[in-house]
Amino acid sequence: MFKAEVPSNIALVKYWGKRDERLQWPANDSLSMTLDVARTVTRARLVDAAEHHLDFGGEKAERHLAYLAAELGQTAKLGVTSSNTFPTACGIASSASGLGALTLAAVAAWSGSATFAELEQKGFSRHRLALLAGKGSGSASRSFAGGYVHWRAGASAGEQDIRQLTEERGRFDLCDLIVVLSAEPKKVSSTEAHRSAWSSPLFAARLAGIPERLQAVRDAVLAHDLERLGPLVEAEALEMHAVMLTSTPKAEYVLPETSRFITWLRAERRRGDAAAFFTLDAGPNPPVLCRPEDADRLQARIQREFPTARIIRDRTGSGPSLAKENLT
Ligand code: 2P0
Repeated sequence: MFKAEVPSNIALVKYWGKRDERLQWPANDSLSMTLDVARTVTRARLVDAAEHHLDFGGEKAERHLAYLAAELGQTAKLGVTSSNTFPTACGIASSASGLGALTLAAVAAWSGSATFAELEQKGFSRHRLALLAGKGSGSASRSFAGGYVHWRAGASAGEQDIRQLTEERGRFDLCDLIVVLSAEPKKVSSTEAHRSAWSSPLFAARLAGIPERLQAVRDAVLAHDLERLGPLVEAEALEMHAVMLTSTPKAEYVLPETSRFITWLRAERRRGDAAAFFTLDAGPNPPVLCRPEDADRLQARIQREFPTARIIRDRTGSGPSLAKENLT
């Protein structure tokens, strides 16, 4: 039995829109922070059966396993079980960790690899695993390293590159407080919304501005400068939502409560009380980035102002892990 644990990640520069959906080639570079607590744990083993057996639903997972088998020429069937360490529909990208863990567990089981070193020897570098996972869900490709990860779109789908930012100056540890304002499942899937991004009149301008913003975000991360990073991350999240709202069909993810939260957080900041900055994914629940030493106080303040919100605390993580377990 091979046990893969893959964390989710939060994008600081977003992946939004695809140049080629079949090839999962993104419209732009993105850059994310790997999370720690929010993970998917997936176990896989070879089984004598006519079909794969997954204990979790999801057409995306079924399709991805079929893709991996075909791509890697594997005919052995797998028994797969999976669980998340976080509630679904809470605003944490479960497809990033889920498709990532499925990829890692399946490749480990097929190749009989219990460690990343063994996988590498068999031709499965982390980079290759990240690209394979990205075929299932684009954001999963950024979950194969810890710290901060830059996914370069490249000049063609085959030239995509996924790399950890250097950590030679020590890791920039941040807290991520995910403020769950609504746990309603989203009405428009992100795969559908990616597709309509091109119809937004704002999209071309967004793509033109990405290289400059990406460079600035990269520099701020490498300088461990939250005050410089925060405004860039907020502008990026709002820009992505402006594209979503002006696409046809539109994808409207923010709620009135999300806007109230943003206004409140900015007022707190103006008072000088919190070095804390929001981002948003394809949903209404803002993740808030702050320094670890400020997290307790900030969480208490958010909870007081938004008493019905559930707050999930995460932080910068170290990336995936793999182990072999004996069947009992
Ligand atoms: C991201 N998101 O960069 C962006 C920001 C959501 C908002 O990637 O179609 O589930 O499976 O490749 O990865 C969500 O999209 O889309 C996403 P698919 P995915 O994290």
